[in-house]
Amino acid sequence: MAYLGISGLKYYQNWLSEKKQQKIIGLLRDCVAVSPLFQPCMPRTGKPFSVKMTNLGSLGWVSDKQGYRYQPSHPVTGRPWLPIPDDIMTIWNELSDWHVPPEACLVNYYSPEARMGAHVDNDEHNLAAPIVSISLGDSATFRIGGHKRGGPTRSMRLMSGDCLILSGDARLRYHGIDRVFAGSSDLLRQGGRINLTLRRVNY
Ligand code: MD3
Ligand code: FE
Repeated sequence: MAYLGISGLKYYQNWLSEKKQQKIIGLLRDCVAVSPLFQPCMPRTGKPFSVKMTNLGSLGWVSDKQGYRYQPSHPVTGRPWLPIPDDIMTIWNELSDWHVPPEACLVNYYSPEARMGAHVDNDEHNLAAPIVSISLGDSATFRIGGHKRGGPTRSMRLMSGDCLILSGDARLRYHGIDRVFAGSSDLLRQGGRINLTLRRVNY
C-alpha cells in the first residue's frame, strides 16, 4: 500500500459519489450553524491562518497564541463540538483499518486564496492510528515531503470526493496545500474547498 512511492499513503480517487458529497455538505451546514468557522492563528506570533476551521467530535483541534491543542469545546462559543455524523463515521469504517472511532473531525475551509504551509500533524497522542482525509469542493494541489523540512516533495491534485489515508511512514511526513483552483467544482455555492480529517487522538 503505497501511492506516489510513499509507503502508508493510500489514495481513493472519487471515493464519494456526487450524492454523498452533497449529503455531507448539508451536514456541514448544520455543523457551522452551531460551531461557526473560526480563524485560527499561529502560536506565539498570532499570525492568522488563511484557512478557517471548525470541528466535529468529542475533541477538536484548535490553534491560538497559547499553542496547538485538542479541546472539547469551540474556542469562540465555548459550546461542545457536535458529534461526528454517521455518514462521515462510515467513511472511517470503510477506509481505515482502525478498531476504534476517531474523536476528532477537523473541518478546514479554504477560500480560493487560502493555503496551508508545510507542517507535520503530531498533536495526536496516538500517532499509530491512521488519518482519513476527505476533499470536497474546488480541487487543490497537495504536497507531501519527507520527515524533515526542505527535502524532496511530491505533489498531486486532490478533487472533490477524493479520500486519502495516511498511516505508518506517511503519518509523520511534512505536507501542505499549495493552491486551490477557484471555480473547479460547483459543489459549494460560494466556491472554495473543504477538507475533513478524521483523527484518533487518544489511545
Ligand atoms: C499527510 N489538511 O488538516 S489533508 C491538516 O487538505 C491538513 O486541508 C490538508 O494537512 C488539507 O492537517 C491536507 C491530507 C493530509 C492530512 C493529514 C496528514 C495529509 C497528511 C498527516 C500526515 C501526512
Ligand atoms: Fe496536516
